[in-house]
Amino acid sequence: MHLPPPPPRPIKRQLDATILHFDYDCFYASVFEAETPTLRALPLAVQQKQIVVTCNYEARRRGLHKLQLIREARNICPDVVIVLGEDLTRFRNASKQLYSLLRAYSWNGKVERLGMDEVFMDISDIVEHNVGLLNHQDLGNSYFCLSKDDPTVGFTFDASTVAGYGYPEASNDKQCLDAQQHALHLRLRLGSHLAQHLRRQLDTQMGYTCTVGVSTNKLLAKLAGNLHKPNAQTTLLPPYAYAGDTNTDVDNVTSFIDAHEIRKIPGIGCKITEKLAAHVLGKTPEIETGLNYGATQEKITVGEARLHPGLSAEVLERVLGGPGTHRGIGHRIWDLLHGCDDTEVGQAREIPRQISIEDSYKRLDTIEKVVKELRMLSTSLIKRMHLDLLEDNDEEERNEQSNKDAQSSVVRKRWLAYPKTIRLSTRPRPGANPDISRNRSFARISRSTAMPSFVFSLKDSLEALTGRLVVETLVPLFRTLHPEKTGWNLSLVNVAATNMVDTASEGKGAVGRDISKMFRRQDDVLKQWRVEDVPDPVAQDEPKRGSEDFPTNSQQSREDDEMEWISDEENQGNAYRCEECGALMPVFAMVAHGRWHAHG
Ligand code: DCP
Ligand code: MG
Ligand code: MG
Repeated sequence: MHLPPPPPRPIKRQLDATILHFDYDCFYASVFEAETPTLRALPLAVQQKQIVVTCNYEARRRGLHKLQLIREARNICPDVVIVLGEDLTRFRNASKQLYSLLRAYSWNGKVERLGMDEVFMDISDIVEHNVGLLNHQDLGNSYFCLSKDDPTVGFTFDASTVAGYGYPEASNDKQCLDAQQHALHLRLRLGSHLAQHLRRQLDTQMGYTCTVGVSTNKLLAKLAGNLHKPNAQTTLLPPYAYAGDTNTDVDNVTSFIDAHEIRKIPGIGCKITEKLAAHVLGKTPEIETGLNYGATQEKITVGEARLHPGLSAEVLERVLGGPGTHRGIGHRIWDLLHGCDDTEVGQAREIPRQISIEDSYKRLDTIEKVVKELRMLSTSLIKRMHLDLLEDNDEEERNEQSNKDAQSSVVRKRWLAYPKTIRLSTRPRPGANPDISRNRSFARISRSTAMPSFVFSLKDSLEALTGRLVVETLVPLFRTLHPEKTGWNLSLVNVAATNMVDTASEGKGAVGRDISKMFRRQDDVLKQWRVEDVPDPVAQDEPKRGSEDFPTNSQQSREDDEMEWISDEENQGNAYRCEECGALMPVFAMVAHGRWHAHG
């Protein structure tokens, strides 16, 4: 029986937003270059294990590339400078500083980090405001206003042109566009000039170049940026088919996205690529087994998939659905194939949800050693709390204060947030304790308690604070985790400040940080961002990782990042998380759970 083909699904595309996507150029290498500018002229590669995780563009000119074996890189370019990138602290710090700079320009607070080296920014409101300021008789001499409150903060620009590259390159003909497309063209042009301004700020203030894409949603902005790298920007130009259109004949979005391999579309992973390719090709595609293990060998493009006879969101739901997939996956993928993506740019979070410090050990089996380690970890924790959760008081507040107590030379700081809970986790080594010897999962166990208030004192010395924290809080927590005097051997100890309570509800530090104020004290602010050859206070003392069972570097970076910025259900109490399957459970259930894994 033949069913009639489903009617064409109208495109669900919202075009009101202006979105920027930033991707820092050769990020890890740039962090070293910013620390040591003389490296810029040399071919530079960053090593993790035996691999070049990234290299600067000078190295790329000489034939090196990302994810190459160190040995191979040395053969191709014997004078390559190789630096070790195993310790991620410097990258994490740089990423936060770059993010803070971009964040300060946002009005709506929609600035979202993706991993360490990408940022999405929804600048719709700034663009809208500036469209309203234009003198359409003299677009060439326009002024871009960067502050809602202070019209003198901004830059001059030519609103009749696109800054940087456009796609398609020849499409500078605005005459044939209708009014709607004209307005879209104008918004994107303004977006491109703001993007250029921000790129220049990142470069001049912090010494980082990046690649930017400008479009109307996250998907298109990210893909557009890839067209010109490095240190460049690309705007995906109208006409864009609007919501409700079924005709995509004159649509730059369709022609742009159609040319991409489906695997290159963010949100389409190996599994979906494989299933989709199998459906379109009518056979199971060959899977690569080499370095690129898991990738399909036969490449199909978005256009081939989109135009495949009979394909629709409903068919995709059937083809791609199944155990382990989300309902609605067919519609989501169908939208992506049409350049539609209605996911919002996430709201900026200035404050991490938790701060967690840990170290791993070959052998940690006496209480003396544990106390010594707890002292080190607490020192790092409190330093990190100071770095991430304290801010200088306002200029005005500072002036007021210094008038009051002119004698005092204390720099006034205030807490942006208080962590309400402190959590201690350990990872007992399997085998040491007969109870969990079968648990292959190297599980962590943890206990939490209220964060003692003395920790927030800014008068006591760091030493005094860590001393009290260890004796009064952490050692008692440790005793509840490990009541036996001996017989355990820990491979990891983690101390975390969690359950953050924002003190910035009155607006400061939360959404809407005032940019004109920032400009007034720009030099002051930027001083702390400028990367100079000053050793990082945290990096110095933070324990180095290095144990047999530590995850691979890429995992590590992702986990590290997410640890800090993504909420953590473990904070709910003394929960235990199985590291094999991620399940959360009360501590008493862990032995049985470990056995369950052991029996496959
Ligand atoms: N990274 C990593 N492991 C990977 C991939 C990347 O540790 N498997 C790190 C090193 C990179 C950083 O993440 O510097 C960002 O990754 P990108 O893919 O954006 O690469 P780069 O920023 O280095 O280079 P490009 O200029 O191509 O963006
Ligand atoms: Mg990247
Ligand atoms: Mg990058």
